[in-house]
Amino acid sequence: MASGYVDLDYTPGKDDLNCLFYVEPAGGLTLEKAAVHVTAESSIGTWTDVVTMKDDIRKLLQPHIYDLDEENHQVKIAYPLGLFELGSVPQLLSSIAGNIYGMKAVNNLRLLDFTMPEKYIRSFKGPHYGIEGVRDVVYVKERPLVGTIVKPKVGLSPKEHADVAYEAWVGGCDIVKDDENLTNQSFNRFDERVMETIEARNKAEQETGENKVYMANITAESKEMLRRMEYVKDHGGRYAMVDVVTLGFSSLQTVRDAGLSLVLHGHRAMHAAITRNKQHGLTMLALAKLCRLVGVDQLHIGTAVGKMEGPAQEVVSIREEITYDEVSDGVDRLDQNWHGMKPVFPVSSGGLHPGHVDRLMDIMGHDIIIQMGGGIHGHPKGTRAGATAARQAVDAVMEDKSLQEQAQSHKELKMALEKWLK
Ligand code: RUB
Ligand code: CA
Repeated sequence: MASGYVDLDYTPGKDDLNCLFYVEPAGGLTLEKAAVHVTAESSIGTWTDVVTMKDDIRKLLQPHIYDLDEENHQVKIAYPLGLFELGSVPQLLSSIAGNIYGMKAVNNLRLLDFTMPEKYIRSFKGPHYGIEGVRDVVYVKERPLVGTIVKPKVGLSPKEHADVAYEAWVGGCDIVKDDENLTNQSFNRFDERVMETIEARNKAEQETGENKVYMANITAESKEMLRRMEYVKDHGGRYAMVDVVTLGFSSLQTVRDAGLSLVLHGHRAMHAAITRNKQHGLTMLALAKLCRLVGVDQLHIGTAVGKMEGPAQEVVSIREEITYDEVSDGVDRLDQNWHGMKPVFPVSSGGLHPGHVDRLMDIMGHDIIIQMGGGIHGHPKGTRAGATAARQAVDAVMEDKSLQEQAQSHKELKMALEKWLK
């Protein structure tokens, strides 16, 4: 195979899409050889020279390997924009995260990060609301938003579901969401659940004077998702939740582009099948970038302190990437400028309880949505008290008080800490 791919003097230009890969060569190949295979297969090449290849194709579309880091097995490749279809995540993934994972030339391969040229970014819509827009909907300006996932995750009837939601809202939650695997099962039909739960939301709003959010999980086949979105909208809902990985990026684009102005919440169920192995697949950082590009308004990114895998440094780097306009180069990172695309509201969820809130806010700051399922419905006094305890914990940190200090005068928090911090 001809290898004009390596050019360590090359400086990526403004129309290059740059990728950072971890490459573990197989069968005694050098890093450079393995990198050439990856570069060719992800762009214009194949395993051998082909007589149909022309110089003008090479000139226009050939990528450049511009960095080979032997020590860390890392490779940087600059791909010309012409290789990609504007506005299509599936086509992007079929190129830079496609065949290359199955090649015999690599034992393992991981897409660590990528950056996109301005023209490519502008071919997507990005979040409709972003952090500010979501804060306007909920009318909470400074503090983290507090949410819960109705538990048990599946099994409740629509009426029971709505009752649990009501308790959580009245107790102090801003947000109540469906769980990732609750959609439209026989025990809990989507339409009925939405009707009942939005009715409960309206009641809770009237009683508390606060804006309350219900995030109905619309995840389904694409046309049915659109129907569910319309149904939510027609019944006074403002939010839709989707399982971004299981439904796929094409469907996600369809939902984002539906123009129904619902806030879009992204649950990442199944992401770990492709992100968890540190030597293979792609990083959650890369997935999160795609979600921002397409335009979810909120995205699960991990907690660093709860039940799900994901070290603090990684979770923080994902938060930075989806929140800020410019992210500077760091270890295992590339520069990205989002050219004003709105930021995504990061969501921390998974094994959290009120006793985590101080450490969590220390790591994640205030622009964060904190969700507790078990950590609310597992409160000794039930859902309402659990929601109250969660809000008390957030209020304590906002007022610069320790959780223990706050617990002295707030019995719900006291009981939560006694249960989960002992
Ligand atoms: C959390 C929960 C979510 C997880 C998923 O419930 O139901 O599905 O947040 O994990 P609980 P992640 O609070 O009872 O653990 O957010 O890391 O993708
Ligand atoms: Ca869940």
